[in-house]
Amino acid sequence: MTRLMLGRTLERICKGVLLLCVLHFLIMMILYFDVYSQRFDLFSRFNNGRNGSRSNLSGAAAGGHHYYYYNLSRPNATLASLLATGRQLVPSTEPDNTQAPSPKPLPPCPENPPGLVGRLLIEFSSQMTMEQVQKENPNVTEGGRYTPPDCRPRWKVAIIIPFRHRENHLKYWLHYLHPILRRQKMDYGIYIINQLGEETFNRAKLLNVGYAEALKDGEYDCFIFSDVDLIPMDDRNLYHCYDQPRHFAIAMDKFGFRLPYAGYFGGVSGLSKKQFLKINGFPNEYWGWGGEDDDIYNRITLNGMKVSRPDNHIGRYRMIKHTRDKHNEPNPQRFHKIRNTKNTMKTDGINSLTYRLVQVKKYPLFTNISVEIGKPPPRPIKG
Ligand code: UDH
Ligand code: MN
Repeated sequence: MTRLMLGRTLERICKGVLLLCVLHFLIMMILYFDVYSQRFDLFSRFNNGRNGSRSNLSGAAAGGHHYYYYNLSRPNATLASLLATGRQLVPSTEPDNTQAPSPKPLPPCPENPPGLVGRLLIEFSSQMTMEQVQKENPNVTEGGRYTPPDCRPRWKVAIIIPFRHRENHLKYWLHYLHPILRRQKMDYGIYIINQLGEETFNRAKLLNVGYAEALKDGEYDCFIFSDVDLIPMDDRNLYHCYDQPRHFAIAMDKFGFRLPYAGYFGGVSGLSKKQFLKINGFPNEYWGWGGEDDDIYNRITLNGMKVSRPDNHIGRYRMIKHTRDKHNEPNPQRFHKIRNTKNTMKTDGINSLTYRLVQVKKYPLFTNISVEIGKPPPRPIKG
Protein backbone atom coordinates (compact mmCIF):
# COMPACT_ATOMS: atom_id res chain seq x y z
CA MET A 1 0.00 0.00 0.00
CA THR A 2 2.70 2.43 1.06
CA ARG A 3 4.61 1.32 -2.01
CA LEU A 4 1.65 2.23 -4.21
CA MET A 5 1.39 5.65 -2.50
CA LEU A 6 5.08 6.22 -2.95
CA GLY A 7 4.81 5.27 -6.63
CA ARG A 8 1.93 7.69 -7.19
CA THR A 9 3.77 10.55 -5.43
CA LEU A 10 6.85 9.86 -7.53
CA GLU A 11 4.71 9.81 -10.67
CA ARG A 12 3.19 13.21 -9.74
CA ILE A 13 6.60 14.69 -9.06
CA CYS A 14 7.82 13.38 -12.43
CA LYS A 15 4.81 14.83 -14.23
CA GLY A 16 5.35 18.16 -12.44
CA VAL A 17 9.01 18.25 -13.48
CA LEU A 18 8.07 17.31 -17.03
CA LEU A 19 5.44 20.08 -17.15
CA LEU A 20 7.97 22.59 -15.87
CA CYS A 21 10.42 21.44 -18.52
CA VAL A 22 7.85 21.85 -21.30
CA LEU A 23 6.91 25.30 -19.97
CA HIS A 24 10.56 26.31 -19.80
CA PHE A 25 11.16 24.99 -23.30
CA LEU A 26 8.19 26.95 -24.67
CA ILE A 27 9.32 30.19 -23.04
CA MET A 28 12.84 29.71 -24.37
CA MET A 29 11.51 29.07 -27.87
CA ILE A 30 9.40 32.25 -27.80
CA LEU A 31 12.36 34.30 -26.65
CA TYR A 32 14.72 32.64 -29.13
CA PHE A 33 12.59 33.30 -32.20
CA ASP A 34 11.73 36.79 -31.15
CA VAL A 35 15.31 37.92 -30.57
CA TYR A 36 16.61 36.26 -33.75
CA SER A 37 13.79 37.53 -35.91
CA GLN A 38 14.92 41.03 -34.98
CA ARG A 39 18.56 40.32 -35.62
CA PHE A 40 17.87 38.95 -39.06
CA ASP A 41 15.20 41.51 -39.79
CA LEU A 42 12.68 38.81 -40.65
CA PHE A 43 9.60 40.87 -40.03
CA SER A 44 10.51 44.16 -41.61
CA ARG A 45 11.29 42.23 -44.79
CA PHE A 46 7.63 41.42 -45.09
CA ASN A 47 6.12 44.68 -43.94
CA ASN A 48 8.02 46.92 -46.36
CA GLY A 49 9.49 48.88 -43.52
CA ARG A 50 6.06 50.26 -42.60
CA ASN A 51 3.87 49.42 -39.60
CA GLY A 52 3.60 45.71 -39.56
CA SER A 53 2.90 42.71 -37.47
CA ARG A 54 5.45 43.70 -34.88
CA SER A 55 4.00 47.07 -34.03
CA ASN A 56 0.51 45.56 -34.12
CA LEU A 57 1.63 43.03 -31.58
CA SER A 58 2.14 45.78 -29.07
CA GLY A 59 -0.90 47.67 -30.25
CA ALA A 60 1.10 50.78 -31.06
CA ALA A 61 1.93 52.40 -34.33
CA ALA A 62 5.55 52.41 -35.25
CA GLY A 63 6.84 54.69 -37.93
CA GLY A 64 9.60 53.96 -40.45
CA HIS A 65 11.82 51.01 -39.79
CA HIS A 66 11.93 51.00 -36.04
CA TYR A 67 13.12 47.90 -34.29
CA TYR A 68 11.97 46.81 -30.89
CA TYR A 69 14.01 44.94 -28.39
CA TYR A 70 13.62 43.25 -25.12
CA ASN A 71 15.89 45.45 -23.20
CA LEU A 72 17.91 42.70 -21.60
CA SER A 73 20.82 45.03 -21.20
CA ARG A 74 18.81 47.50 -19.14
CA PRO A 75 20.23 47.85 -15.66
CA ASN A 76 18.41 45.66 -13.14
CA ALA A 77 16.54 43.78 -15.87
CA THR A 78 16.94 40.09 -15.40
CA LEU A 79 15.27 37.41 -17.43
CA ALA A 80 13.26 36.53 -14.30
CA SER A 81 11.99 40.06 -13.82
CA LEU A 82 11.04 40.26 -17.47
CA LEU A 83 9.16 37.01 -17.28
CA ALA A 84 7.40 38.14 -14.12
CA THR A 85 5.18 40.63 -15.94
CA GLY A 86 3.20 39.65 -19.00
CA ARG A 87 3.52 43.15 -20.48
CA GLN A 88 7.22 42.74 -20.84
CA LEU A 89 6.83 39.61 -22.87
CA VAL A 90 5.44 41.89 -25.56
CA PRO A 91 8.05 44.03 -27.28
CA SER A 92 8.39 47.50 -25.83
CA THR A 93 6.54 50.22 -27.70
CA GLU A 94 9.13 52.90 -26.97
CA PRO A 95 11.75 53.17 -29.64
CA ASP A 96 15.03 52.84 -27.83
CA ASN A 97 17.50 55.27 -29.37
CA THR A 98 20.45 53.94 -27.43
CA GLN A 99 19.88 50.56 -29.03
CA ALA A 100 19.18 51.77 -32.57
CA PRO A 101 21.06 49.49 -34.97
CA SER A 102 24.18 51.23 -36.25
CA PRO A 103 24.62 51.27 -40.03
CA LYS A 104 26.36 48.20 -41.40
CA PRO A 105 30.15 48.61 -41.19
CA LEU A 106 31.58 49.06 -44.69
CA PRO A 107 33.90 46.38 -46.07
CA PRO A 108 37.53 47.37 -46.60
CA CYS A 109 38.18 48.83 -50.05
CA PRO A 110 39.46 46.18 -52.49
CA GLU A 111 43.21 46.07 -53.14
CA ASN A 112 42.48 46.00 -56.85
CA PRO A 113 39.46 48.25 -57.34
CA PRO A 114 37.18 46.65 -59.95
CA GLY A 115 36.32 49.96 -61.68
CA LEU A 116 39.83 50.62 -62.99
CA VAL A 117 40.27 50.89 -66.74
CA GLY A 118 44.06 50.54 -67.13
CA ARG A 119 45.83 52.54 -69.85
CA LEU A 120 44.43 56.05 -70.35
CA LEU A 121 44.46 58.47 -73.24
CA ILE A 122 46.05 61.67 -71.93
CA GLU A 123 46.19 64.79 -74.09
CA PHE A 124 46.45 68.50 -73.44
CA SER A 125 45.12 70.07 -76.63
CA SER A 126 41.45 70.50 -75.73
CA GLN A 127 40.68 73.72 -73.92
CA MET A 128 38.82 73.51 -70.65
CA THR A 129 37.60 75.83 -67.96
CA MET A 130 37.63 75.30 -64.21
CA GLU A 131 33.81 75.48 -64.25
CA GLN A 132 33.70 72.54 -66.67
CA VAL A 133 36.09 70.54 -64.52
CA GLN A 134 33.95 71.29 -61.47
CA LYS A 135 30.86 70.06 -63.29
CA GLU A 136 32.65 66.83 -64.19
CA ASN A 137 33.31 66.16 -60.50
CA PRO A 138 30.14 66.73 -58.49
CA ASN A 139 31.09 64.12 -55.89
CA VAL A 140 34.21 65.98 -54.77
CA THR A 141 33.48 68.04 -51.67
CA GLU A 142 34.78 71.47 -50.74
CA GLY A 143 38.53 71.77 -50.60
CA GLY A 144 38.98 68.85 -53.03
CA ARG A 145 38.04 66.07 -50.62
CA TYR A 146 36.60 62.70 -51.50
CA THR A 147 35.79 59.48 -49.62
CA PRO A 148 34.46 56.36 -51.32
CA PRO A 149 30.83 55.80 -50.29
CA ASP A 150 30.85 52.02 -50.43
CA CYS A 151 34.04 50.83 -48.73
CA ARG A 152 36.48 51.60 -45.95
CA PRO A 153 39.76 53.00 -47.39
CA ARG A 154 43.07 51.73 -46.02
CA TRP A 155 44.82 55.11 -46.24
CA LYS A 156 43.88 58.72 -45.79
CA VAL A 157 45.88 60.44 -48.51
CA ALA A 158 46.90 64.11 -48.74
CA ILE A 159 48.03 65.02 -52.23
CA ILE A 160 50.46 67.94 -52.10
CA ILE A 161 51.27 70.03 -55.19
CA PRO A 162 54.03 72.69 -55.21
CA PHE A 163 52.74 75.63 -57.16
CA ARG A 164 53.26 79.08 -58.63
CA HIS A 165 51.67 80.56 -61.77
CA ARG A 166 50.60 77.23 -63.30
CA GLU A 167 46.80 77.69 -63.37
CA ASN A 168 46.47 76.16 -66.81
CA HIS A 169 48.32 73.00 -65.75
CA LEU A 170 46.23 72.74 -62.61
CA LYS A 171 43.01 72.53 -64.65
CA TYR A 172 44.31 69.52 -66.57
CA TRP A 173 45.64 67.92 -63.41
CA LEU A 174 42.25 68.20 -61.67
CA HIS A 175 40.40 67.10 -64.82
CA TYR A 176 42.40 63.88 -65.06
CA LEU A 177 43.24 63.07 -61.44
CA HIS A 178 39.90 63.42 -59.66
CA PRO A 179 38.20 60.68 -61.73
CA ILE A 180 41.29 58.44 -61.48
CA LEU A 181 41.47 58.79 -57.69
CA ARG A 182 37.74 58.13 -57.43
CA ARG A 183 38.05 54.92 -59.44
CA GLN A 184 40.98 53.94 -57.23
CA LYS A 185 38.67 54.28 -54.20
CA MET A 186 41.01 56.67 -52.44
CA ASP A 187 40.08 58.75 -49.45
CA TYR A 188 41.91 61.97 -50.30
CA GLY A 189 42.30 65.74 -50.18
CA ILE A 190 44.11 67.98 -52.70
CA TYR A 191 46.43 70.71 -51.37
CA ILE A 192 47.97 73.31 -53.68
CA ILE A 193 50.90 74.99 -51.94
CA ASN A 194 51.29 78.33 -53.60
CA GLN A 195 54.57 80.20 -53.16
CA LEU A 196 53.77 83.92 -52.90
CA GLY A 197 56.11 86.59 -54.27
CA GLU A 198 58.76 86.25 -56.95
CA GLU A 199 61.70 84.94 -54.98
CA THR A 200 63.47 81.79 -56.13
CA PHE A 201 61.13 78.79 -56.19
CA ASN A 202 61.67 76.10 -53.54
CA ARG A 203 59.83 72.88 -54.36
CA ALA A 204 60.88 70.74 -51.37
CA LYS A 205 60.15 73.44 -48.80
CA LEU A 206 56.67 73.85 -50.27
CA LEU A 207 56.18 70.10 -49.93
CA ASN A 208 57.12 70.32 -46.24
CA VAL A 209 54.58 73.11 -45.83
CA GLY A 210 52.00 70.90 -47.54
CA TYR A 211 52.67 68.09 -45.08
CA ALA A 212 52.28 70.41 -42.07
CA GLU A 213 49.20 72.21 -43.38
CA ALA A 214 47.38 69.07 -44.56
CA LEU A 215 47.75 67.60 -41.07
CA LYS A 216 45.96 70.64 -39.67
CA ASP A 217 43.05 69.82 -41.97
CA GLY A 218 42.71 66.04 -41.64
CA GLU A 219 44.15 62.95 -40.01
CA TYR A 220 46.24 61.95 -43.00
CA ASP A 221 48.57 59.00 -42.77
CA CYS A 222 49.84 59.06 -46.35
CA PHE A 223 51.30 61.95 -48.37
CA ILE A 224 51.69 62.01 -52.13
CA PHE A 225 53.81 64.80 -53.58
CA SER A 226 53.06 65.58 -57.20
CA ASP A 227 54.24 68.14 -59.73
CA VAL A 228 51.27 69.98 -61.19
CA ASP A 229 52.18 69.02 -64.77
CA LEU A 230 52.39 65.22 -64.38
CA ILE A 231 49.47 62.99 -65.30
CA PRO A 232 49.55 59.20 -64.86
CA MET A 233 48.77 57.26 -68.04
CA ASP A 234 47.44 54.22 -66.21
CA ASP A 235 44.95 54.17 -63.33
CA ARG A 236 46.47 50.95 -61.95
CA ASN A 237 49.24 53.18 -60.57
CA LEU A 238 47.51 53.38 -57.19
CA TYR A 239 47.91 56.66 -55.30
CA HIS A 240 48.29 55.32 -51.79
CA CYS A 241 51.28 54.49 -49.56
CA TYR A 242 53.35 51.33 -49.49
CA ASP A 243 55.68 49.42 -47.15
CA GLN A 244 58.54 51.50 -48.49
CA PRO A 245 58.61 55.09 -49.83
CA ARG A 246 57.03 55.05 -53.27
CA HIS A 247 58.20 56.54 -56.52
CA PHE A 248 55.23 56.74 -58.91
CA ALA A 249 56.50 58.71 -61.92
CA ILE A 250 59.06 56.19 -63.12
CA ALA A 251 58.45 56.34 -66.87
CA MET A 252 57.85 59.89 -68.11
CA ASP A 253 57.40 60.73 -71.76
CA LYS A 254 60.14 63.38 -71.48
CA PHE A 255 62.66 60.69 -70.48
CA GLY A 256 61.53 58.29 -73.24
CA PHE A 257 59.32 56.36 -70.77
CA ARG A 258 62.32 55.18 -68.79
CA LEU A 259 63.82 55.89 -65.39
CA PRO A 260 66.56 58.47 -66.18
CA TYR A 261 68.87 57.02 -63.47
CA ALA A 262 68.56 54.40 -60.74
CA GLY A 263 68.25 56.89 -57.87
CA TYR A 264 65.64 59.10 -59.53
CA PHE A 265 62.84 60.08 -57.14
CA GLY A 266 61.34 63.11 -58.89
CA GLY A 267 57.94 64.11 -60.20
CA VAL A 268 55.48 62.10 -58.11
CA SER A 269 56.39 60.31 -54.88
CA GLY A 270 54.61 59.13 -51.75
CA LEU A 271 55.53 58.51 -48.13
CA SER A 272 53.50 57.39 -45.17
CA LYS A 273 53.54 59.74 -42.19
CA LYS A 274 55.90 57.36 -40.44
CA GLN A 275 58.30 57.18 -43.39
CA PHE A 276 58.21 60.97 -43.79
CA LEU A 277 59.07 61.56 -40.13
CA LYS A 278 61.78 58.92 -40.22
CA ILE A 279 63.70 61.00 -42.79
CA ASN A 280 62.91 64.31 -41.04
CA GLY A 281 60.78 65.35 -44.02
CA PHE A 282 62.37 67.09 -46.99
CA PRO A 283 65.21 69.64 -47.18
CA ASN A 284 64.25 73.31 -46.94
CA GLU A 285 67.50 74.63 -48.39
CA TYR A 286 67.28 73.75 -52.08
CA TRP A 287 66.44 77.02 -53.82
CA GLY A 288 65.87 76.85 -57.56
CA TRP A 289 65.56 73.86 -59.83
CA GLY A 290 67.10 70.43 -59.14
CA GLY A 291 68.75 68.30 -56.50
CA GLU A 292 66.00 68.24 -53.87
CA ASP A 293 64.59 64.94 -55.19
CA ASP A 294 68.06 63.34 -55.03
CA ASP A 295 68.43 64.61 -51.47
CA ILE A 296 65.13 62.94 -50.57
CA TYR A 297 66.33 59.72 -52.20
CA ASN A 298 69.52 59.92 -50.09
CA ARG A 299 67.49 60.44 -46.92
CA ILE A 300 65.46 57.33 -47.69
CA THR A 301 68.45 55.05 -48.25
CA LEU A 302 70.51 56.56 -45.40
CA ASN A 303 67.63 55.72 -43.06
CA GLY A 304 67.60 52.08 -44.08
CA MET A 305 64.63 52.20 -46.43
CA LYS A 306 64.30 51.27 -50.08
CA VAL A 307 62.31 52.94 -52.83
CA SER A 308 59.36 50.93 -54.13
CA ARG A 309 58.12 51.37 -57.70
CA PRO A 310 55.29 50.15 -59.94
CA ASP A 311 55.88 48.08 -63.07
CA ASN A 312 57.38 50.06 -65.91
CA HIS A 313 54.28 49.87 -68.12
CA ILE A 314 52.02 51.01 -65.26
CA GLY A 315 54.24 53.86 -64.06
CA ARG A 316 53.98 55.88 -67.28
CA TYR A 317 53.37 59.63 -67.17
CA ARG A 318 52.75 62.51 -69.49
CA MET A 319 54.17 65.90 -68.60
CA ILE A 320 52.44 69.00 -69.96
CA LYS A 321 55.06 70.66 -72.17
CA HIS A 322 56.43 73.88 -70.73
CA THR A 323 59.43 76.15 -70.77
CA ARG A 324 61.54 76.86 -67.71
CA ASP A 325 59.76 79.13 -65.25
CA LYS A 326 61.16 82.45 -64.18
CA HIS A 327 62.87 82.36 -60.80
CA ASN A 328 63.43 78.64 -60.92
CA GLU A 329 66.84 78.48 -62.56
CA PRO A 330 68.94 75.37 -62.02
CA ASN A 331 70.53 75.51 -58.59
CA PRO A 332 74.33 75.51 -59.04
CA GLN A 333 74.85 74.28 -55.46
CA ARG A 334 72.84 71.13 -55.96
CA PHE A 335 75.75 68.79 -56.76
CA HIS A 336 77.61 69.85 -53.65
CA LYS A 337 74.54 69.67 -51.48
CA ILE A 338 73.48 66.14 -52.43
CA ARG A 339 76.86 64.86 -51.35
CA ASN A 340 76.15 66.15 -47.85
CA THR A 341 72.68 64.78 -47.10
CA LYS A 342 74.06 62.63 -44.31
CA ASN A 343 75.23 65.72 -42.41
CA THR A 344 72.34 68.03 -43.21
CA MET A 345 69.27 65.80 -42.92
CA LYS A 346 69.11 65.82 -39.13
CA THR A 347 68.95 69.61 -38.84
CA ASP A 348 67.35 70.61 -42.15
CA GLY A 349 63.88 69.18 -42.52
CA ILE A 350 60.40 69.15 -41.07
CA ASN A 351 61.96 69.87 -37.64
CA SER A 352 63.41 73.18 -38.87
CA LEU A 353 60.56 74.34 -41.13
CA THR A 354 59.49 78.00 -40.83
CA TYR A 355 57.07 79.90 -43.08
CA ARG A 356 54.34 82.47 -42.96
CA LEU A 357 50.86 81.21 -43.70
CA VAL A 358 49.02 83.92 -45.61
CA GLN A 359 45.80 82.32 -46.76
CA VAL A 360 43.98 79.00 -46.76
CA LYS A 361 41.11 78.92 -49.22
CA LYS A 362 38.86 75.98 -50.01
CA TYR A 363 37.79 75.75 -53.64
CA PRO A 364 35.41 73.07 -54.93
CA LEU A 365 38.21 70.86 -56.29
CA PHE A 366 41.24 71.77 -54.14
CA THR A 367 42.46 73.65 -51.09
CA ASN A 368 44.79 76.53 -51.87
CA ILE A 369 47.43 77.33 -49.28
CA SER A 370 49.35 80.53 -50.00
CA VAL A 371 52.59 80.96 -48.12
CA GLU A 372 55.66 83.10 -47.83
CA ILE A 373 58.68 80.86 -47.50
CA GLY A 374 61.49 83.43 -47.55
CA LYS A 375 64.43 83.54 -49.89
CA PRO A 376 67.77 81.84 -50.34
CA PRO A 377 70.56 82.96 -47.97
CA PRO A 378 73.07 85.40 -49.51
CA ARG A 379 75.78 83.57 -51.47
CA PRO A 380 79.15 83.71 -49.72
CA ILE A 381 81.49 86.03 -51.58
CA LYS A 382 84.39 84.10 -53.05
CA GLY A 383 87.99 85.08 -52.54
N1 UDH B 1 56.49 74.79 -60.15
C1 UDH B 1 55.51 75.78 -60.24
N2 UDH B 1 55.86 77.02 -60.62
C2 UDH B 1 57.14 77.36 -60.93
C3 UDH B 1 58.12 76.35 -60.85
C4 UDH B 1 57.77 75.08 -60.47
O1 UDH B 1 54.35 75.53 -59.98
O2 UDH B 1 57.38 78.51 -61.26
C5 UDH B 1 56.13 73.45 -59.63
C6 UDH B 1 55.19 72.69 -60.53
O3 UDH B 1 54.39 71.85 -59.76
C7 UDH B 1 56.16 71.92 -61.38
C8 UDH B 1 57.17 71.52 -60.33
O4 UDH B 1 57.28 72.64 -59.50
O5 UDH B 1 55.56 70.84 -62.01
C9 UDH B 1 58.55 71.14 -60.90
O6 UDH B 1 59.04 72.18 -61.71
P1 UDH B 1 59.29 72.01 -63.27
O7 UDH B 1 58.05 71.50 -63.90
O8 UDH B 1 59.81 73.28 -63.82
O9 UDH B 1 60.40 70.89 -63.31
P2 UDH B 1 60.79 70.06 -64.61
O10 UDH B 1 61.87 69.14 -64.19
O11 UDH B 1 61.27 71.21 -65.60
O12 UDH B 1 59.62 69.51 -65.29
C10 UDH B 1 62.47 71.49 -65.93
C11 UDH B 1 62.39 72.74 -66.75
C12 UDH B 1 62.95 72.47 -68.07
C13 UDH B 1 62.16 73.07 -69.19
C14 UDH B 1 62.95 72.92 -70.43
C15 UDH B 1 62.07 72.87 -71.63
N3 UDH B 1 62.68 72.06 -72.62
MN1 MN C 1 57.60 70.03 -65.35
